[in-house]
Amino acid sequence: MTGTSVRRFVVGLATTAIVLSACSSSTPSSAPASQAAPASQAPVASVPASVPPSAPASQAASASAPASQAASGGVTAVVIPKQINNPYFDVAFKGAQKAAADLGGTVTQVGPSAADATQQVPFIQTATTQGVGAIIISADDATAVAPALKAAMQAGIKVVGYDSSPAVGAYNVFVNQADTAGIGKGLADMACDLAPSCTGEIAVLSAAQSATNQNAWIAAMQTTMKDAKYSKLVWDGVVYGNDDPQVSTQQAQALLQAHPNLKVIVAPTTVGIVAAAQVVRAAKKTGSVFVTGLGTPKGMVDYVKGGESPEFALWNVTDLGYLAYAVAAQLAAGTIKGTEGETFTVPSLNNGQPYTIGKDSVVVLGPPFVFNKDNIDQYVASFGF
Ligand code: RAM
Repeated sequence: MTGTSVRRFVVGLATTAIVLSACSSSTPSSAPASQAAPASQAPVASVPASVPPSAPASQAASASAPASQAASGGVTAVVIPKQINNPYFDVAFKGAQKAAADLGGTVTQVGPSAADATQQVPFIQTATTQGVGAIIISADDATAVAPALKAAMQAGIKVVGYDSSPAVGAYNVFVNQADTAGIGKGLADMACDLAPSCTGEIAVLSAAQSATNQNAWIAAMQTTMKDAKYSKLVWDGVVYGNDDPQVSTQQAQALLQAHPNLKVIVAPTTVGIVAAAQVVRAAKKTGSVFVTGLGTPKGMVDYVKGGESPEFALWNVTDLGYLAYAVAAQLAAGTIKGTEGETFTVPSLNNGQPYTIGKDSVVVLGPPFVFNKDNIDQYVASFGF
């Protein structure tokens, strides 16, 4: 089953590469030692979420980055994740820090403690006032953050979206972790794999209702499921756990209660997938309700081995943060403008091969990885998250 689903996921991504060895500098066989650090050692946000907008979001920020800094390849950047307190974003930040160290720049992470776009805005405004070189942001809501990001761009700051896109026009480049349609197809295929004979009720446990990335993946999943192959899967709908462990747990419990014949919970969020697997185990539904979606190897290894989640997927989150910073640095240095068709290289990623900026100024990191009992230990060791 798992080998088949890996191939299907790759087909969905419209690539002939073998996903488990493609495109990343950090496959199990080649992962640098620095990526083996456990997620718990990942740097925490340097400024707590409660810091008011007027507080220094980045001690490293300066009013204007000297030209020599841009020439050397680095930039003074602020990373604003959907929320701090989500290990996923600490892993991405770790990648950004590595890139800043490699390129000779600086990076700081600030953001709200809940996945709430209105709470992201003051952090954007503070970074703008401080005149940082670049803002790197995962948007909780594409449009809510757009005016503040546009103001930052007008002030000469480079804006890079990563993970969850701001509205088009409110960033210079969006670094997408993987092809959106491919992720949607992969989610549909994993649900199909896990539902007996690809038949029965499935439900989605998402993150925030406004999250650009989850909404795009769910839409792509539904598009895929129009194919006759998925016609026996019954869509029970989407619930939202807000990337909050407690809310996600409550929503997963409610799904089990509302749908006694539920076969699969698809959680395209690293927080939701763990909560759903825990709930299935606690409810003693292991083997009758399966959980899949997007999760970290470390967070899910116990549930892969326990049978609650035989397969799920994710990309290399460290590489995502690294690429986002590298793109910000190249924008600041003027070596790219964010225009469709431009190419650039990041020596430690994509086997040194060029990335191409696509439509809507989107750059794709590469195909995601599918994890199962045969490979999960390798990924826990090599990814370190
Ligand atoms: C959560 C966040 C993030 C998403 C991952 C898969 O950590 O919602 O945006 O990319 O899950």
